[in-house]
Amino acid sequence: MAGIVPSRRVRGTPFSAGVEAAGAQAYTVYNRMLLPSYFESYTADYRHLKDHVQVWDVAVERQVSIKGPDALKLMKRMSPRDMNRMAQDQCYYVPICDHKGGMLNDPVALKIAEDHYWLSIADGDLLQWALGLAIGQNMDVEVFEPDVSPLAVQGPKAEDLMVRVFGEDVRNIRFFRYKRMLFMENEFIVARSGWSKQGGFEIYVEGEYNGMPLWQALFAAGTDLNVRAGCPNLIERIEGGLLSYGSDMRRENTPIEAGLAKFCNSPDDYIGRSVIEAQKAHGPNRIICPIAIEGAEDLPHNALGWNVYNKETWVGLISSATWSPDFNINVAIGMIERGHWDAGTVLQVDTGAGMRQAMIKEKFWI
Ligand code: THG
Repeated sequence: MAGIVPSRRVRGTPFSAGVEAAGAQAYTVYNRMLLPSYFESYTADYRHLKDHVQVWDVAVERQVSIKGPDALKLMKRMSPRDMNRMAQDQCYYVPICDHKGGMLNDPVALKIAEDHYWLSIADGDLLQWALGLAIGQNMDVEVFEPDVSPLAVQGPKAEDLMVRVFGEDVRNIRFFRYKRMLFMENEFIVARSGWSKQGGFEIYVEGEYNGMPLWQALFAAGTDLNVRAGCPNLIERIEGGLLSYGSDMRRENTPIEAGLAKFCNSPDDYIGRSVIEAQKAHGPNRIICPIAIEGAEDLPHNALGWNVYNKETWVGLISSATWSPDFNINVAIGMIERGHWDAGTVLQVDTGAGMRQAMIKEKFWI
């Protein structure tokens, strides 16, 4: 396939110079910015991520800043997740829904101050939803995109690398908590989070001009740790069941269908509440499942959305699938209809290049 042309409309990031120099071989577009897809290959990147440490340009995870006296009120209207006990150093994974419970995004929320939150968004125009609600309901908040670009450090050696750049206190950051850490006179929010199951951190780099100096400092400090540029890895994230909004679930799905019921516990009157509560009580009509697809490591790499059948009956769609070197099977994420999602159920998948037998698994692989 041909390349992608960057422009003011399809922006690079503060780290793009580093990403290019490190040899990114393919990009996708996410929030109208470039997101690398792989460097050496999906499999080589995957092996390296599980064995060493990688630095990821995830500036595409744009921040929607909600600041002002009504910040918590707006967060509570938008969030199916209970915001009442969120601490000031905490991150929450929060599905955001429309009035029918349809998912609009699945950001990570950060509580910056009592009257200030960031939503670190997935691919979609969540700023316009937040701004529309704020204006429509006369809330006293500012809604804007600050000059903040997340850089993720992921892998088993992530903590050792981070300590060298930010100091020993990095070790005290708990999962989905953050601390403000100094880098060359700048204080950045550093959270223990990231879109892999290998452990690691996300640095919310404030000020575009700070991007490359931090990128270079991480690489200079990590030579003996075999640090490399990486990016969210297709294989590892399917093994880990990390969902990609727009691929695995969309506005046509509720968070209950997306398997995110545990993040829908708000006692407050949020948008979508009645549908979500009803689905929690009666069960959804379909749900995201881990699925193993049999056969060789030669699944087509086309846009997914493969139909799934139980004998003659259509029972759902596969939204993401790839070969897993560690589990020696094709790992997949699918949305499966009620009555067909029990672990052990045998299904048939139409890959567009032939039918494959598949099975619903009890849980994701990692
Ligand atoms: N980090 C930040 N922003 C993001 C993402 C991120 N924005 C876009 C996208 N990723 C949002 N989606 C997710 C999906 C899953 C997780 C985070 C963001 C995630 N889930 C953990 C899991 O499933 O194991 C744990 C969630 C929890 O227990 O709270 O990390 O990655 N900044």
